[in-house]
Amino acid sequence: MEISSDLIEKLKSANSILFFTGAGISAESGIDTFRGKGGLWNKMSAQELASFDGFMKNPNLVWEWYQYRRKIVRETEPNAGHKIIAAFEKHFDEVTVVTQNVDNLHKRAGSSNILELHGNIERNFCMNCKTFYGVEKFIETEEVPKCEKCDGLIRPDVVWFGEMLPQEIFAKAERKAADSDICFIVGTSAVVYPAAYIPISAKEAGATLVEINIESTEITNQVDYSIIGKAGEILPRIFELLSTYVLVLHTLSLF
Ligand code: BJW
Ligand code: ZN
Repeated sequence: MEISSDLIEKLKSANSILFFTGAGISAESGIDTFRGKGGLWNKMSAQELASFDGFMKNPNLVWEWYQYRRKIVRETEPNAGHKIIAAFEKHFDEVTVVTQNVDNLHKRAGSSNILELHGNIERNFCMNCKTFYGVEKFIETEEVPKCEKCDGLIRPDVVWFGEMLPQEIFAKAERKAADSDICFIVGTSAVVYPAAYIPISAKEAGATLVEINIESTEITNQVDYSIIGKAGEILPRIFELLSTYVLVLHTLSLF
């Protein structure tokens, strides 16, 4: 794992950091990614399980799949990658996490500024009257529940293919990207749009792009630094290099 000293220098003078994350950051917690080796979309149909039409065709199947994934998420913990991203808040004025993940692990790891582009698996809402329901209410419910106010179908609050992303959150993510000095792209194949525009917006506004992934991706040829390796190993190493510098500064200021 090669982390250039040049990158650490850039980090030292940065104020605003943006992390754009995907399923790969949660892989080391034991949550499957969507694409690549062992990816969910290799064995399951995205059309059937992650689209409005798929849900309307077989709501119980889709509900069952989300209940299964919720159980997995509940049984997992944030890993070193999520925790170090949260710890970056100690060193920088502004740290924003723009995540495509729905697993809530950034929040559980302690990050404060999280923009969820594809929703959150821990929420549901009624498709008819838009009443929101927490995940706890239906924890043991095997068949798709109905709204207690209007009898409408209840669905997970996630963004399926062909659906709009939450517009205010996406607009805020674009603003934060444009304001960032350094944008880390962590554990995403960067093929799903419009989410994948976020690092592009950052670059267009002058940010340095740093990719951390176990393999190269669609965006690798556009980044300034590509670090091949696991997020849960690379991020702590970067943080360690940075913290050593901060410690030296602090020690010097004592004299
Ligand atoms: C590690 C690691 C470790 C592993 N350390 N790394 C053609 C061109 C452009 C766009 C389109 C197109 N055809 C259709 C579209 C649009 C479509 C799209 O982008 N499709 C592409 C796939 C082709 N987009 C949409 O439909 C979006 N909506 C939209 O466009 O609306 C338009 C509209 C306009 C007006 C009116 C109405 C609509 C919506 C996209 C929603 C995506 N939803 C999902 C499911 C969410 C819910 C759920 O979880 O169930 O979001 S799909 C899935 O993909 C999920 C993810 O957030 C998203 C991105 O995946 P991610 O995170 O990148 O994961 P992977 O698996 O792809 O990659 C993991 C990476 O980690 C890999 O690179 C590994 O190497 C790496 N890794 N272990 C570091 N330890
Ligand atoms: Zn309702």
